[in-house]
Amino acid sequence: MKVLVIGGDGYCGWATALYLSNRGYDVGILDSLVRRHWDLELGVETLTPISTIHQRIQRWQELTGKTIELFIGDINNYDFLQKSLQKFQPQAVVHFGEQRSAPFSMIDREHAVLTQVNNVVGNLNLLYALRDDFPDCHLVKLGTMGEYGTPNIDIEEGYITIEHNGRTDTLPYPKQPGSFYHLSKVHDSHNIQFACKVWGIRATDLNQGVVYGVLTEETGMDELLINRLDYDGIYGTALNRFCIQAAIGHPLTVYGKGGQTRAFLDIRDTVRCVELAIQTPANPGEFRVFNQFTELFSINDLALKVKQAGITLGLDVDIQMLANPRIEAEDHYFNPKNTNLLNLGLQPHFLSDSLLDSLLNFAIKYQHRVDRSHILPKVSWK
Ligand code: NAD
Ligand code: USQ
Repeated sequence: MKVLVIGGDGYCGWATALYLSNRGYDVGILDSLVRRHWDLELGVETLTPISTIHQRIQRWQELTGKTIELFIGDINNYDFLQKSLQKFQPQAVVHFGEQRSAPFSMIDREHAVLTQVNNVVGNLNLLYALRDDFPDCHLVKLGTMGEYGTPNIDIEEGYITIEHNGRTDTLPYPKQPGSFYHLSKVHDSHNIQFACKVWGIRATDLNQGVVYGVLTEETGMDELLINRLDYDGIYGTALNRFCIQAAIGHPLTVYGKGGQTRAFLDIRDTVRCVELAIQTPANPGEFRVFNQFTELFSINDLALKVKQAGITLGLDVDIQMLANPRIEAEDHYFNPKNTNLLNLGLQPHFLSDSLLDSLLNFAIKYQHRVDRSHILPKVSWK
């Protein structure tokens, strides 16, 4: 099967492209490389030294004999997008190619607008390109668990059946996102659902939790294939940041009370979930939603786990409660369902098995690359 991975130079996309290529899919990568540009603008860098996309793909070919076709350009440029799709002829498109940081989207008006234009327009262009030239191609779109927010009832997978004034209907699950980034994902979901309804497009929205870990079988094969590991206050996610903080002896930065609970998954499960979605495509006109995560943790749970793991490595780890730069519930109910992917055969990896090998050991190995000036949060929601 021919699979185009949009955003294939990024964290999830790179691991997914190699995983699918290794399993015999004919993979193309489309990426504007804008994430590398944003890193340069912000003055931040992944902890792990990543090579250029050309070096990465060349090394992959040398090691495995498998080729990956590369399309460098922006999906906001419709002409480029259309021509790339026509050249590659995908049967499935996996769309990771968005601005994915909540703090980035909250820096100021420009960054909020940039995030929403980049994400919403890019996704809408893709929907039109599929309608016009590839109506049977399956769109696998990366959404986020943060679209739901933290409601005081159980979170279903995309839809909820509601009885109201004696009548019953199954409706899209209510969305209460917590940043202009998370809002862009909600707008995408609505656009995709509408396109499925009116044009008969087949789509799967993967509402993914926070992804952690550096290692997949493929990215671990060679130093030139290494994946990124962000730790700065804009692109670093809590767990990755805590591991790097532990490695350099910085207190772990828990925001607010630390009762914020989120859904998590290992990068090795991200790549498998995408494959499961591709193997059993949505029907024409179907807008399918999967909640893509394996475990739930509060931020306090994470900090304690990293502290505990640090102790086994002889690290002295402190936990520091910082004033929360975000506006979010710090103590709340959170019970999302995740049965769809498990029913398709997902066999989860668990954090307890990955924390050392896929995170702390990398944090320790590359600690000399840490820029301490990027550890504390600088972006406020207010
Ligand atoms: P990333 O920033 O590492 O990768 C995104 C890639 O998309 C980058 O290489 C970037 O250059 C490319 N890109 C962005 N806009 C583009 C455009 N207009 N045209 C072409 N390429 C473009 O992000 P990631 O962590 O790999 O996340 C990938 C996707 O998964 C995002 O949509 C994100 O919202 C979603 N997601 C990520 C996580 C996570 O924890 N990392 C969790 C849930 C959902
Ligand atoms: N947090 C801390 N300390 C830190 C960093 C974050 O306590 O040093 C807290 C935040 O306040 C928040 C929680 O950790 O309550 C999660 O923040 P995060 O930065 O780890 O993750 P988030 O902003 O939610 O975004 C990440 C990805 C995004 C993806 C999302 C999945 O960057 O692309 O969509 O996870 S989810 O959280 O399920 O929406």
